[in-house]
Amino acid sequence: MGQCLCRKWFQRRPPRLLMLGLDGTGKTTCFYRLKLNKTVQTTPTIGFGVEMVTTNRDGQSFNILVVGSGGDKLQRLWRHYCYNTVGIIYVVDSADKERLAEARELLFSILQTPELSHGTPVLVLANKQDLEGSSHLTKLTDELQLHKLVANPWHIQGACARTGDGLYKGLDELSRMIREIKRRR
Ligand SMILES: Nc1nc2c(ncn2[C@@H]2O[C@H](COP(=O)(O)OP(=O)(O)OP(=O)(O)O)[C@@H](O)[C@H]2O)c(=O)[nH]1
Ligand SMILES: [Mg+2]
Repeated sequence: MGQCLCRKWFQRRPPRLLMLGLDGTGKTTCFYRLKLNKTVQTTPTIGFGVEMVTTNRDGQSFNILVVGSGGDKLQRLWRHYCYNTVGIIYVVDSADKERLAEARELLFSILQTPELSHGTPVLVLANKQDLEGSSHLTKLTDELQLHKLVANPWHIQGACARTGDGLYKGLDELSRMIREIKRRR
């Protein structure tokens, strides 16, 4: 009975998008941009934390859960939020070339998580495109080996969380991929 009520409650909530990524990539900046439409000076999110903001794309509401990275072990805790998750927003620092391999490993490990529905669409938000020396999308696509993501529809979008450039465009594309999957099922 309790479980049944809980499920019904969840079903009435807008579907979830999980925002994840390595530390310092700009997740909290994205959160405030979406929530307040302004740039907020952030400090690193300490420990495991989840912040939620609701967005509406083309008549569909989504709850975006921004998951704080909070180090290695804590990164695994995000799995508990997979229920009702229909899309992943994976934030990458386009200017941090040294951590691209690490970013790739984290992305692939996230997508292999059993709690996440098979074939969940992924928006790779190539953030910090405003920084000099930031990598182009083609290079990021290669370095992150996105073409290996055969089970998951994906899209890479250049963005600047500080100004909001590309953020909504990326979300629209993610929303489109989610609709497409729903239509096919
Ligand atoms: N130039 C530039 N800086 C950005 C951008 N987005 C975020 N930053 C900066 O990058 C730093 C880290 O941003 P956060 O939003 O705190 O990153 P985070 O992913 O939440 O980091 P953790 O909480 O440590 O996981 C901050 O100094 C931001 O101001 C961007 O698009 N361009
Ligand atoms: Mg943060």
